[in-house]
Amino acid sequence: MDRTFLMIKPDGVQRGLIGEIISRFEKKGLKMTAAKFERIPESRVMEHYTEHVEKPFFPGLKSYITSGPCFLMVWEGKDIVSITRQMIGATNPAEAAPGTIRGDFALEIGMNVIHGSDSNETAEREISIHFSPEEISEYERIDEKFLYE
Ligand code: IDP
Ligand code: MG
Repeated sequence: MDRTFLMIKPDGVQRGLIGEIISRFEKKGLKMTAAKFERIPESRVMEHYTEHVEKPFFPGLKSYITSGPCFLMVWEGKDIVSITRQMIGATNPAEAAPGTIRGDFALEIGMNVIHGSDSNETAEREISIHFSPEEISEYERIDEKFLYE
């Protein structure tokens, strides 16, 4: 089964959106297999955003992500990377469609509420940065036979 790494950023936590966001993924039929509430150390933020460390916005991004606790998760489901990226919406909330998380709950690119991996390879890389294998729980949801043909 496909996996992804999803993270509610400090603005989403502070604004009380954890429950609302998890609820959307749960209702879709996706399965959470790991979660933790954590203020991420700078070194792991650098590793996570390695493709962006040289960008002009990186100092702001780093202080935003380390400004408070995040809610980090691993989720599982068929085609989960593309499904969750669509549910999250465009990087810039001003361009994110209504009905998406960023389209419904955010206004600016520097405060866009949630992170989601952008490919299966990125997902595996990000999961291994933030979670050890023992922190991930494999199980069956009782509704799986009505979610998958
Ligand atoms: P993504 O989160 O939709 O995958 P990326 O391009 O990978 O978008 O950028 C990672 C994160 O960096 C964004 O979610 C956003 O928080 C931040 N970011 C990206 N571009 C900008 C920018 O131009 N200004 C401020 N922050 C940015
Ligand atoms: Mg990205």
